[in-house]
Amino acid sequence: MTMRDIQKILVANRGEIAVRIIRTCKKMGISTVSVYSDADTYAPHVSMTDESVYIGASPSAESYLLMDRILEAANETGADAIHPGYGFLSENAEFARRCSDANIIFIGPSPQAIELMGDKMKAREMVESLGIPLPPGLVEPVSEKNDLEGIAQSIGYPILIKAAAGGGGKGMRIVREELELRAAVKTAASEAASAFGDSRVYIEKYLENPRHVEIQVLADNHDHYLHLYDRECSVQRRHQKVIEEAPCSILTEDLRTQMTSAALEIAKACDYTGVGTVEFLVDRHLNYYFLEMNTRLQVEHPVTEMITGLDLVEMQILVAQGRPLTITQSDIEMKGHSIECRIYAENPFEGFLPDIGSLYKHRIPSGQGVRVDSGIEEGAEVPIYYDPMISKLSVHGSDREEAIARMKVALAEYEITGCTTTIPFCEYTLNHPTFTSGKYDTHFVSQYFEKDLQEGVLDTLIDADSYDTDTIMMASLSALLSEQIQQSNSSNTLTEQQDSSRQWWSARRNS
Ligand code: MV4
Repeated sequence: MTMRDIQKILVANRGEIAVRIIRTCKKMGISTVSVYSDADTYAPHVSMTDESVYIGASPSAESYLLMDRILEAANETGADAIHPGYGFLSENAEFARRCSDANIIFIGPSPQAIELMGDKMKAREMVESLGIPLPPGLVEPVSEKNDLEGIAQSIGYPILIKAAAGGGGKGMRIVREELELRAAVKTAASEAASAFGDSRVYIEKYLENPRHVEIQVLADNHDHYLHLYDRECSVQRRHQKVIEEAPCSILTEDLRTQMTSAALEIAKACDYTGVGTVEFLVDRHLNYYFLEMNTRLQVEHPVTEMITGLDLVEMQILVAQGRPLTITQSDIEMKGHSIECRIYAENPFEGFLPDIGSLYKHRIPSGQGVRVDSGIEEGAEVPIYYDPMISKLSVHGSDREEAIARMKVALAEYEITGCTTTIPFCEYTLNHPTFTSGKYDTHFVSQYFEKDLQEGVLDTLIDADSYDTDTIMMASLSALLSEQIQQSNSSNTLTEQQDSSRQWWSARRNS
């Protein structure tokens, strides 16, 4: 591996993540080039950068997704590296390859690693060969010609049909009975074909009420593999995370050791470099199952930064320069607890539909242990062309209780007028007994928030000019009345589920 110091980085992204990356570049004395579309002419990532290049019209397909234009911009400005951020071209193996062909450092893993992990079926096959648990199911594509009924029967209903080229919940379909099976495979395959240009779908056992827990990994080109602990990301709607925390409050020390070891094994098996995330599902018996690996810097990386004190973008840049990591696993301490709330321009009371508008007023909270990553300025419009996230509000506390308390203060301090935001939803959640107890799963939003909304419990919140703490508390408490807290008499040892998963995989290997 050749070492090559980076002098200038082109940031191939926009919004808060572009701002976030530029900040670290400045800290490291690296100059920056921003690219921007029509809609972003006056965006913060353009005003704070050293140089900027206009790359096209507002729609992503005419600007931030144009590989040619972005590579051209890098050449014009003499940038020696490109940071893709998240989304857009960040997990595009072809783009990573074209960067290295143009002698530009792609700040991310190798094209091979991106490609392998981008094929969710190949990734499953690899992880299965390592003996790491994953949901029972196939590692090869299914078609209507297969003995679908037989396969589904052997896995056991409910099953889940997933697209090989999918990920992040895109193109998933739950099938609860044989009657729905064939039609579901057919539609899933044709949807996958039009969405990804790849019709391959596979079948997995559908795990009910799982928690979404992920492990942050970091690797250099010198065979050093480190983990930066875990994040809990179960508060989601439409497969989009809204609230994340680090660490995950239900992991035992033993389970954390198992899951971080599994994540590192997976990273090693694909010669991973840079930062990456291995996603797992954890069931109520604390069994864990590999889901997929994300080969990018994630939106929720601040919670990991807050508990480890590390700058993940700096780590990415150092590794991309070919430097060996100077920290070792024992240097990475897990300190306190961190929570992130994503503030979206969306109406939580109308199915989280994006709410177009402007940030007529945008007054962000501050104080000890409070961090706001924002890419939109007061007075600006929230562009309709991109993800409607306004900012990420993250807090750190000495423990989970303090982090929750700090987040409630910060959310109350946050003032946005001009558009509807997810702030009241976040306040609802932070006050909800199921959340504060730490015993929540991926169905939190539909099980509690959507249900309370339907039953009129949240009427006092809707259209309220401001949300005072008492109103939120009342709503969350009345939520408690209608709720049956599911008793999960869970044991932390090997359980029936894990046994049946193991049996399934060993039967497969023997046949
Ligand atoms: C699953 C699952 C249950 N069983 N796979 C969603 C995002 C993508 N990374 C994979 N996801 C899931 N895969 C199996 N075999 C549950 C999810 C899931 C989920 C499913 C329904 C509603 C909300 C969810 C939130 C997170 C994960």
